[in-house]
Amino acid sequence: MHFTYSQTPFNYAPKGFDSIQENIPHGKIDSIQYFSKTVGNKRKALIYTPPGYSKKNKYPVLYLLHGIGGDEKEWLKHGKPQVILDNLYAENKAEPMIAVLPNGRAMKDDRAIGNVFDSIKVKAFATFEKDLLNDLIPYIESHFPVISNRETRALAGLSMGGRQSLNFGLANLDTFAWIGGFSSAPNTKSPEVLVPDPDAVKDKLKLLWISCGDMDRLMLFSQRTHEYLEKYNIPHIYYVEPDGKHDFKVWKNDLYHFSQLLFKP
Ligand code: FER
Repeated sequence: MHFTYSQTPFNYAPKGFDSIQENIPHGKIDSIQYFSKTVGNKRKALIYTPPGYSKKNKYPVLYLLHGIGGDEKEWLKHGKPQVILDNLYAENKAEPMIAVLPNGRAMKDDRAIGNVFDSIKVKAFATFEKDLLNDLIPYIESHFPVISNRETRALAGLSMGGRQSLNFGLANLDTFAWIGGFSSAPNTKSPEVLVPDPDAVKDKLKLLWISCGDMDRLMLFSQRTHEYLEKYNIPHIYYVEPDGKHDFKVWKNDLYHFSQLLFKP
């Protein structure tokens, strides 16, 4: 891995990065349903295919995860990943990829209703590790033209989804080589548990991205991860957003920068 920055080399994304442009090619959003052996029923996800998408090509895949109060539509409603990616493609700034927006609350009723902090619902975010690895990824890889190996899979998410990305990604480096935790939640494993063997991860990671807004009360959980990674010389990007809160202004910018790094040699 060639990213070794421990402090931000980035500025906030340029004006208009998240505005729809009519005169450029657009990708497409579809809704899919896959059977989850983990949960025992069909589950929904959204999928963004890039402009010029063709079954004759093969694509890498970004799995992009939502927060504790969201569902598979959260990124689409508030983060506009399709607009951000369309705009990057128009400038040739990102590798063509498929983005999958799953529902990370792996339980029968996975809607974001009632008390989203309820322990049964929070537990379902941990159960999603099995759903992702054993149900969703196999579905995507058997229904879409994707390249199936660790170097063509990325896992990133915001807050609760950042916690999932770090916890699942770092425990499954045979499945994911590109990992991003945006404003990761308090139940992110402690760094010693996330990365018990620093040397074992160095060769496997293509990108490990840790970011948070400096005004976010969850900042500590990203900071402690960064400090541990730095101490053990594990290459990563640590991006602290000035005046950044716990919101989509931060996460859209994270996606803007993170996605440009993905799947590049
Ligand atoms: C918590 C605070 C925040 C927590 C989760 C979150 C499970 C997640 C926030 C989000 O996803 O936006 O104490 O514990």
